[in-house]
Amino acid sequence: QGQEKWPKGDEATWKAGLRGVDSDVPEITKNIVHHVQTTLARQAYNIDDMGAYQATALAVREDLIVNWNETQLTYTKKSPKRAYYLSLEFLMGRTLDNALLNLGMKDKFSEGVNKLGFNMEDVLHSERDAALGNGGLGRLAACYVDSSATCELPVWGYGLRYQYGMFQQLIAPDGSQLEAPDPWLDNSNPWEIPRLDVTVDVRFGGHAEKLEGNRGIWSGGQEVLAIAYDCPIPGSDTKSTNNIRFWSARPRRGFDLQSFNAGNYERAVETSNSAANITNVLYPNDNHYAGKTLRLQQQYFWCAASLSDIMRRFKNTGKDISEFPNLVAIQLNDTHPTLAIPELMRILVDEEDVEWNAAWDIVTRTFSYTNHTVLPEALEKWPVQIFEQLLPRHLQIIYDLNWTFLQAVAKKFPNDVAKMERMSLIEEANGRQIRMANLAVLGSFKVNGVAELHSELVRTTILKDFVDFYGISKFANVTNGITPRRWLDQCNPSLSALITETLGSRAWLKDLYLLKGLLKYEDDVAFHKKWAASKANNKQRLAAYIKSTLGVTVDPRAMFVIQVKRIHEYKRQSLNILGVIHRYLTIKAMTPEERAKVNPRVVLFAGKAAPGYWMAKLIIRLIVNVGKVINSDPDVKGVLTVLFLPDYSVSLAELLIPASDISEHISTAGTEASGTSNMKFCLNGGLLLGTVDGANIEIAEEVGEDNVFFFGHLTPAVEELRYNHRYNPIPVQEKSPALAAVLDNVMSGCYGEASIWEPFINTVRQGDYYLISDDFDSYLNAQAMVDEAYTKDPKEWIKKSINTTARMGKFSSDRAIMTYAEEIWNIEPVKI
Ligand code: 6GP
Repeated sequence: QGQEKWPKGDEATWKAGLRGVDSDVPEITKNIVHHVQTTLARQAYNIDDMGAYQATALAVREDLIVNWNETQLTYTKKSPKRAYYLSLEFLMGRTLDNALLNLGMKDKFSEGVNKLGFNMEDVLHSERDAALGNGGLGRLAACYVDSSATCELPVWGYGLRYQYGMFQQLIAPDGSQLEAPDPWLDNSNPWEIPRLDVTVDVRFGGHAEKLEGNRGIWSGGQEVLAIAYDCPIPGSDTKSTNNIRFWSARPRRGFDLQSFNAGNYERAVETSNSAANITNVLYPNDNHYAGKTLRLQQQYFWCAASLSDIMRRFKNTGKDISEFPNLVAIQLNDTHPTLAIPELMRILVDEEDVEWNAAWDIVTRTFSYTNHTVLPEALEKWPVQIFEQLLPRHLQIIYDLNWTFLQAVAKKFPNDVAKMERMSLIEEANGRQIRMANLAVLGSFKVNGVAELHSELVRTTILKDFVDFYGISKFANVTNGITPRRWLDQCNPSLSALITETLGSRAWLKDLYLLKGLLKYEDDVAFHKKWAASKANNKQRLAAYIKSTLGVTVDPRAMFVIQVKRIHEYKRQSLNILGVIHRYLTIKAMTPEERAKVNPRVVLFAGKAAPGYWMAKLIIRLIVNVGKVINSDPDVKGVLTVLFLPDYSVSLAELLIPASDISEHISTAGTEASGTSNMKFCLNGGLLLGTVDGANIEIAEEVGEDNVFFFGHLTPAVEELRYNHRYNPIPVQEKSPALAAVLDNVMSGCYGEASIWEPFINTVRQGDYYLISDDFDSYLNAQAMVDEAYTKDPKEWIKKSINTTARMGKFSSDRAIMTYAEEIWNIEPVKI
């Protein structure tokens, strides 16, 4: 990128100033002290854990930057084809521990930090999570950048630098969720490099004029400045260090001078404020479209800045514009970045003077699109009216594309007006709206789902018309993956050490199929003992956290059952809590002798509800209140504990996942596209209780069906069940007396007034869209099998746990990212 001839001035002087990465402990401590003294302007006697964290992070950051620079220089010199991952969310979590492990410097830094009088664990915990994402989609993006660096692939991420990340969740005394802002940048962020010299002007509004040959001119309106912040992403055990470029919005001019001169000071300042607002806050919806104008502004701001940056880098290669798709692949992470398609058309046609059809050819060889959900409420559709105001030129381009497209559809399917209406980029009903998924499919050469079942549902339901039109080969599957560096090595040091000791090297961290080597020890008594000790240790660690945050004592010898994820009706935390109530009532009805034989359980929930998702918030409230009653009932003391852990985050996940005996992934069949926490739990030797949905299916294929606990109706049955709920409803009492008793119990007022829960209970009694009543008995049955397996033969349970971990090789995000690289992007690794 504008690489100058190097070096300027005296080469030896330059070289003498350069530093490498291989520091020894004395150098490390020297560097940390240097940052304490000068960067932080503090002194040895007034430095706390937070200060020690900041100074350590600054020292590590320097190593990352050295590798980052070398990586970028190599890319510039070799000019390979590159891929760009456009994602509105990157749910990174903490960075320090991960960076140290990937650099292979954790031991040395721990020793250094120790010498300075600090404990590495405390230092690591001083870091605040970077929570620039909601859930699965955002965390997947974070795993993928880790894997692309580790696999030495030339991939950059592009995102937005939100001032406020995911809100902080508080639980009110009555059990309700409260939201507090997350000003995560307040303590300054050592992991970003401000690039005040890398800026892009982004236009909004104004007017668009059409010229001949589909060309246009867009002028007027308001310009907003995008400023780049780079975040280095180190690969594991390689110099390869990739980048996420996050854009931040600034007003183009400090003030609107005209208004200022006209004496309208307030309006002038307002303009500048509204521009900076664009990157203020992450929208807190998961799997849900909300249709806010500011969100569309975010999307365009980010797409325009990223494409301009990509185009600038491409032009530096000196290649002809027709070569663009040979050097650039752009992955759309869901439909959020779909505007990049008309934006690239605009750049090519209006600015680069490329003929319309040639431009469309370039565009459709550049983009590919990943769908992350088939839920209708998540489908993005933007009102045409908002486009007219904000993006008039893009609206013209979309109309022109649609015109040609619909002609082709009409030709292929003559007289099928309904099909044309469904496939059009414009929905004519409900006011006119632009269908972003249709546009994403039109502009991409490959469309993929995120697990086998999901990709099949994409092909046969929401995008069926497009499969008929384009043929099947445009539609693929790439099953999601997770990075084993964060989700085993970092979060579960005791298990990681045991695996390394057993397999004789750390190679499994970059070739996860090597875990199969553990199967040799599936019956080895000594190995079992160590395996169980690691799990016990992780459960103790979690119990200590629960004690210190909630003041509740849980017994680490009990079975830990965990469900942690966004709160959503389709994910059915409701089914879990209703099952818990059933268990509670069952135990209450027992004699003390019978109770003594019950398998003790600690049931843990965590997850955030979108602030505007009323029903999800009600479900949290129910969980908290049921927990209060159960946890204070002496009849079930030591046998059943139910807790909702507030403020779920990546860091809390790192603590919870290694401690699970069983985790629940119990979405209504056909609703969870993949799920990725299911993979994390299984990789850490926790068994899975779930529905035949998403990636649960592929996990069972790998680990063996006898090592998972499946229940519930299958996807093909769902439609008919829902139809029957509407037109031939059977009362809950008949379908599942057990569930009916639980619902009556909730309505009896023992967890708070019936009127509070009534809206939720009604969704189960009437309509029951998520099939709680259809799956309830089967769910209870699966829970009984879990109890039996856990209590009957502990050896057998440990063997299942070992088998589960050992057979999770497929779910490394390295496999997933290499599939994208080879089968979609056509890019190759670059050695640094
Ligand atoms: C999620 C899906 O719900 C989840 O099943 C999947 O594992 C994850 O994406 C990664 O592919 N979808 C979202 O988070 C979302 O907002 C629009 O989709």
